[in-house]
Amino acid sequence: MIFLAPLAAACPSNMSAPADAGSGQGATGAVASAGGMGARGGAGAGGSSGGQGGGAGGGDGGDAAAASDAGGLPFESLTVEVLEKLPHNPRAFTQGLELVGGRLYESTGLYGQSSVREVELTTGAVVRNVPLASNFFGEGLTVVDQRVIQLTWQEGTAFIYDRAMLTEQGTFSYTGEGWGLCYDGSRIVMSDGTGTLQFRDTAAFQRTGQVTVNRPDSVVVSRLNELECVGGSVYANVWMTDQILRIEPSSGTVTGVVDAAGLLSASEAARADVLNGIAHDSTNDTFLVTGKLWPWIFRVRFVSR
Ligand SMILES: [Ca+2]
Repeated sequence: MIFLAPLAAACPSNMSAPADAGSGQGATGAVASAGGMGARGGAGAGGSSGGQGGGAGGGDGGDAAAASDAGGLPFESLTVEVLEKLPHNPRAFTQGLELVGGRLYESTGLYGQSSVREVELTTGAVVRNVPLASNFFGEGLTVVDQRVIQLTWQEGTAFIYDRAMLTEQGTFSYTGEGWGLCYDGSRIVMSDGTGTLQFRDTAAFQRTGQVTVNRPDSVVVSRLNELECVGGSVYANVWMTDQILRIEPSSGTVTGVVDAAGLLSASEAARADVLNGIAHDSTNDTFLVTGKLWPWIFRVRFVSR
């Protein structure tokens, strides 16, 4: 989710730039306001948000955690096996990704550029595109039966669309920030930029519970972003890292840490923003992974390393 805006002009005036958006992110409350907007938004109109992105290996706090994973810790240490590269619109500031019934649904962010869309997986062609009003910043999305639900970042509004045509059907309201969303078949799981996952009902989007995500190695978890519910687990990528956590949602325990660094080439990463987007393909038990402004969606398997 969130920022790393490619255009300085996209920054709302009330967002001040932190001196160093790459640090101090552990304080979850600071994430949204610090945002990284100014620091990386200053990269200019080229769309590059700097080296924070995808394949270059991160360079933020997540790496220290990744490095410690190799030490026989009580969770699975995983990496990505790339099976296929599929085209992705490099102008899509991806905030949510989900594949249902062979149809790929994507949410994009930034004020004035946010949308919900259906995309043809094999070609990247946009089948349907519904822009959001310019005062809404699109965030995570999930499909609940015949509805698509899309969060917004700080607007407290979740949009409801019919799945077939992406026609808006109404809204839900919530408090706090909206980052990631997934549906496990009975309840909606939501991230808000902290290390906590919320649970919500599908009828009224009411909050029914929450869990604090914890790693057995005691590394503090925060900035949980795009989500994917798969087989009783919740996968979450961690903002500004190439890490994807596999979480047991009843306890919040991290059972696996995926290091997805290196998917993009150095030159691709220089033009892209962070990894953000996980969709599970149930037909072959693979995952689709992309990021903000990434030129590719990677079909991968998570494998032990
Ligand atoms: Ca997802």
